[in-house]
Amino acid sequence: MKVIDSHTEGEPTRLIIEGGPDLGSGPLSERLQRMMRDHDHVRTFAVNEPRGYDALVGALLCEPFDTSCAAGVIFFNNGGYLGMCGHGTIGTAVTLAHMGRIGPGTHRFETPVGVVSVELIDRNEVLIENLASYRTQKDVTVDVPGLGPVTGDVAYGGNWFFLVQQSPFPLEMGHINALTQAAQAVSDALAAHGITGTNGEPVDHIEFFGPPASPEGHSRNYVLCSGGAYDRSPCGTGTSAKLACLAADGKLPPGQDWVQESIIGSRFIARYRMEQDQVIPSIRGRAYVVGEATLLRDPRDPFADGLR
Ligand code: PYC
Repeated sequence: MKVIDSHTEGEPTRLIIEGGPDLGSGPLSERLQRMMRDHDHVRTFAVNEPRGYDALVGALLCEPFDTSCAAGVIFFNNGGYLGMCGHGTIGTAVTLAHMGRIGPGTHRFETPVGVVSVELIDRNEVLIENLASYRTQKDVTVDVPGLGPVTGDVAYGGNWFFLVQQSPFPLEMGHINALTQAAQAVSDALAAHGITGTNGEPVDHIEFFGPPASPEGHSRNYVLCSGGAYDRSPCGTGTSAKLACLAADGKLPPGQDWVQESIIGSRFIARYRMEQDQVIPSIRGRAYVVGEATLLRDPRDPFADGLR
């Protein structure tokens, strides 16, 4: 399997460019179902140890079904599959530019949950326009063992998020273990209390917010991803969910920049436009290609498909 690795504002993406599974044709949502059912070992092979690590997000490059799209992408991580992935889309765009497959300008990428638009500003800077994002529940309070009552909003930005305004710990790397344990406890409490997205989908990403560390920032976040790793970037889909909440609360008008800092201090510049009462977020960030590799599978290896 041939892969190209990149990072987007610190968060890694591994794009599979050759040697992925044959998922047949049809919309990406159907091909995702086939991958989940018959080829999940490809996911664990590509992103789990010993070839990968917990923070790594995988992206399978596919032929798009929608012929107006430059590429199709299925995103996944150590825990399962992602609907959309903001940092992964930026990383994929920069990697496709590195390969000479796209040039500066606007392109469309197909994902299992819809089509996103991608503007390659230069070889490292990308602006994506995400799917419509929305809040479904405001000020939900859950009792979290070890933390007490925690209040947050449930919102969708391509994945489901629980957004907590008051982080239980300072948003600094010195508190990363406490933040991760607290976010995992919140995630478990949401599941235990049956708090879900629309159609019972799990709210499997948790965001804690606090004041920015830099004068240019509007907010800093910590994001727990569905596989249990924290996002090194400010999380594209999480920032989209944040914009949906700010718009619903009348705290950010359309077209105004929102600078979201991550826990490591990297940034996305976000804004939204309204289309038929829907919030359409755009996210700008930078990605860098860091490696090209061929991953090998030895059938005698007891962990040939990666550690599960
Ligand atoms: O940037 O949307 C994102 C994302 C989701 C999970 C990790 N990053």
